[in-house]
Amino acid sequence: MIKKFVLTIFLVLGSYCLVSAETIRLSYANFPPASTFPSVQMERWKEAVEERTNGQVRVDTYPGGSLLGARNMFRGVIQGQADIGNICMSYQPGVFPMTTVLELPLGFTSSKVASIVLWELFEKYQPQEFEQVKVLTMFGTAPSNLMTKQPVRNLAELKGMEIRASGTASQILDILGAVAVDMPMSETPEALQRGMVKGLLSSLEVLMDFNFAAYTPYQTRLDLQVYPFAVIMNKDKWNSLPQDVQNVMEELRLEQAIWTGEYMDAQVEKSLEYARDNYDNQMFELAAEEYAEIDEKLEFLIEKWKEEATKNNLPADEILADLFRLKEYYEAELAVQ
Ligand code: 3IO
Repeated sequence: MIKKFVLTIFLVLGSYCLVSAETIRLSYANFPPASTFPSVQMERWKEAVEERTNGQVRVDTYPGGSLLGARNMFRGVIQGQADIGNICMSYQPGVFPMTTVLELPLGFTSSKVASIVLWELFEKYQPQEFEQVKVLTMFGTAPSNLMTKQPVRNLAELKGMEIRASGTASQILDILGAVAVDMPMSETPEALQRGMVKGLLSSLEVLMDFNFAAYTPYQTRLDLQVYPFAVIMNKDKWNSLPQDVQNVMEELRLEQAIWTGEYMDAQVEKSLEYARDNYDNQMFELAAEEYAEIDEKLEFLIEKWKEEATKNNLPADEILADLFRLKEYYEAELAVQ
């Protein structure tokens, strides 16, 4: 009897210790608020990982810059202040010479296609720019459009207007005659409210997710560049994970990119409806000649990217050729769905 009791205690305690010793806790930092797409995809990833590892892994999420902000995310993950972090490559010009190819005005029409193409290019070329971290997934936004306090119906109305953007998008604004003000998205609500900027250039789901519809009731259709993102993990932390956990995370990489792209594309549609219904927002189109003028003015950015990429030992022409081939392939596939 006593023997059996002791044995039971031993088994209960033993299995308890075993379980708790095996529970791996990971911190995941994100810079924008919980309501925005980078943080929504973070929660989806957390749930998928916790479920598929049968609770062996627990992910503690920190949205809204509560653990690391936009400006120190990359360094913070490399140094291990967070195990996982979400970065926007546009926020550190020059640091990501390959994946910022997405920032060129190449005519992406959806976040889903941009995300798959970005992921496949990364997989194929394994660029040095991510050597210090383990990449868990990547995604790109829907193409960027202008959201402004005053109407921009033509390029003349854009002239001299302070507009918030990041990375190549800022260069694009300057080329088009606006005055680019560079800052991460997470600093944009305050800049808009204080009148430091008169608008922004980004994907349109922010009209709803940040309620920018209340501040920038005018939109101008430009369908410009895409903002590229990566979810990265501290390399030592990655190497410390058991093989089965690594497998779950590796199997999630493309799936998560597609999930995020689909989520964002749907969110853009909802956002436009929300802005119309609640704030009577208006979307302008430019005249055909002005679209042609924009294409012409921005063309040299591709050459400029190639030069930079070549300096960084990247096969620039091959990357661009792959990008166009993949983009066409997935756009055709998406169209028949
Ligand atoms: C973005 C960043 C954080 C939250 C929502 C967002 N929607 C689009 C972006 C892209 C971006 O990083 C930017 O700076 O426009």
